[in-house]
Amino acid sequence: MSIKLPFLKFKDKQIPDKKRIEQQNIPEHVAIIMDGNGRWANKRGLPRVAGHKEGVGAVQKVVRAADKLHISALTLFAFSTENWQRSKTEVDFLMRMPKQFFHKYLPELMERNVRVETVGNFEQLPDHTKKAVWNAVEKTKDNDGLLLNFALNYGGRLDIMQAAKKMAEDIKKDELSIADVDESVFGSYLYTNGMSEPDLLIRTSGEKRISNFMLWQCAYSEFWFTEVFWPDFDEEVFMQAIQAYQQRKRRFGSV
Ligand code: V0D
Repeated sequence: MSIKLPFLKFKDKQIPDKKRIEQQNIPEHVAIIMDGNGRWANKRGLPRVAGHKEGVGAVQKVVRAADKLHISALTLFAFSTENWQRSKTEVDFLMRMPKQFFHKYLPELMERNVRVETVGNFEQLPDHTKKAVWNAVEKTKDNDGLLLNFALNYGGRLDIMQAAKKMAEDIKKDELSIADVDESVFGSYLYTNGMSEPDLLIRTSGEKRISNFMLWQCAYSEFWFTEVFWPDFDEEVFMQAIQAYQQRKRRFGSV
């Protein structure tokens, strides 16, 4: 014996079919804090770096999924300004990741018309890392599909601070007047100059913090968290995040 729900019919009508969900309210810019590589490895009795290695595959999976949805920008937090505190072995290993990634996937990135960019303090990176990244940025610079943006040696406070310093220099040189400084001008001094702000920020591995990621740029972003470790992240989890985003936007839109 079931209870009659007078609004069920109406509610049913409000649930859109999957296809509609997938085509409407797609975030333009998705940012991801790729967390949990070390824990993924520990759980298997493997060294932390084994998790990082496995994580490269998840990067390409999310690139494919984002490309498929015609998302315009994907920002991945690959190395934070705090990550230098890790062991030398781990840091050295991480610094070889860009080359490994491009060795394996650059042809596919070209095929998919993906443009690679980075944000963060490039200067402090080892020469071999800079070379690998420069090469890929250069090779993909004329592509006009998905923007694949790696945050490398990035920190949100560093970003804001270096912007303030550069801006102060321009003011001192009389190239900018204080009266003209507004949010848009300030934003143009950030590493992300010219990029849209993330509509959706995803963090994997159960941590629910922003951890000095894009502090300025995430002012209005929707946050979505999952327990899934980064190496296990795939299209299915990505779609879950997109659907959660769309449902939030739908509710927002109906108010
Ligand atoms: C390890 C999980 C791709 C997170 C993904 C330098 C930690 C795999 C890159 C990459 C890392 C960076 C720049 C670039 C091209 C690729 C990467 C690092 C770590 C730290 F231009 N994966 N990846 N970079 N991991």
